[in-house]
Amino acid sequence: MSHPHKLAIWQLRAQFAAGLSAMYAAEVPAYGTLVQVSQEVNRDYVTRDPDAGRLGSLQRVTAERHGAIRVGSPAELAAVAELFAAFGMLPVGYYDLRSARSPIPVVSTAFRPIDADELARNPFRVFTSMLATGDPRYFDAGLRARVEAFLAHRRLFDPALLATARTVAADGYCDADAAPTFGAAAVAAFALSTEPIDKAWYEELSRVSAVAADIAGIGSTHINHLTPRVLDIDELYRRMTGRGVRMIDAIQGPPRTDGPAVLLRQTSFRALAESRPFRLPDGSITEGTLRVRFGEVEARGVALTPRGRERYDAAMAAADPASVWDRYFPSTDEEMAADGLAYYRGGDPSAPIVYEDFLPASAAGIFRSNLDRDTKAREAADDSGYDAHWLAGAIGRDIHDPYALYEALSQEVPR
Ligand code: OOG
Ligand code: NI
Repeated sequence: MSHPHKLAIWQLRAQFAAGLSAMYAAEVPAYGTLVQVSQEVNRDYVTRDPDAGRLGSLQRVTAERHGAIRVGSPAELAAVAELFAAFGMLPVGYYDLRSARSPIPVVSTAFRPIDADELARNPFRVFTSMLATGDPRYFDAGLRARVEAFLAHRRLFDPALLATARTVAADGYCDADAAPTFGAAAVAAFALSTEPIDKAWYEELSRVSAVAADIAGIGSTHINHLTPRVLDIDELYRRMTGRGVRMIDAIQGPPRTDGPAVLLRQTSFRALAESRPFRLPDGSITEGTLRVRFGEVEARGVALTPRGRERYDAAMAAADPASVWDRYFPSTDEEMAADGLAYYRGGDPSAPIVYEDFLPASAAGIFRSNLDRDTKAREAADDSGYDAHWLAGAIGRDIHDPYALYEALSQEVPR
């Protein structure tokens, strides 16, 4: 692996994440500010708290990002899976955002590394959503057919890129000579396209759902946000607000508490509109704007067991979760471990296992807060058959169960 002519998968993944980050900072300037403020918050936190590394080294946290993309069909999701496999990113978890309080017409998974070493080296993950064209509440038969025809005619990735990805995944490394070209092509596949957008089609889809337009109204996919990780999200929120960046009203996920941080807390802001060409019915081109991208930041805590997750869901059902939190969760890692509420390496309360996944309610909230209006649903029975099993079959890959992964990590002895 230290062979000079070979790049390990994790190195390739780290370069991919860094490449996307550089591209996104150039495209969305507020993201650059967010990364800078996050790094300041993390540095300050580490000087203040001697235990700051308990949920990951500063090195890991500084490089840590997640991104999000949206695709239109099982075939496109399968292609994404093929590409990401070259970076050691495998599908984990199933999220059905159609059942959120403010439903979003997608089903999702997250591509990420799964082994402890790989996560420690670079945990880059991409939340990946697929348009629910098979759900008649959002798409009647006519529109569904037209969306599917549109999607069948576009190509998200160059076949040569996917061929290289297959080779890299099979070999378990990348030739150092080939890595820069491969990495750059993978990054470029997620740039916001400058191709003219069919205005009438985009607007027709927008009337159903802004997400449908973002996914199937254009000829390619794009990173719609990249998220750095912070060790103190409340402080980050204050500093960004102080710089005049208007954040969404709340931090999503668990409240701030005195006890161990659990799961995932996130907040976001809307990016500015980006100017893009639109094609009118008469074939002429006009400048318009797209406001589809945003910035997000997150803080991660310990992964909860199914029992802990039940408690979490119960606490979050309260009008003010912070005020009832201590009825559901103890205030120390020792008690969390003893009560079987959270995962610890080798059961050692000083070695919490960080939550590597997402939360459906937060994800739907993040989606919703960056859209101008709700999705329009019709009265119809959902006969789409979408579930985790369906999705795995549709892309021809296992979708890993996050709990099984945490359980396996908890059996490992801490180092
Ligand atoms: C994905 C939103 C979900 C998160 O952090 O929960 C997400 C999207 O907007 O496509 O990224
Ligand atoms: Ni996100």
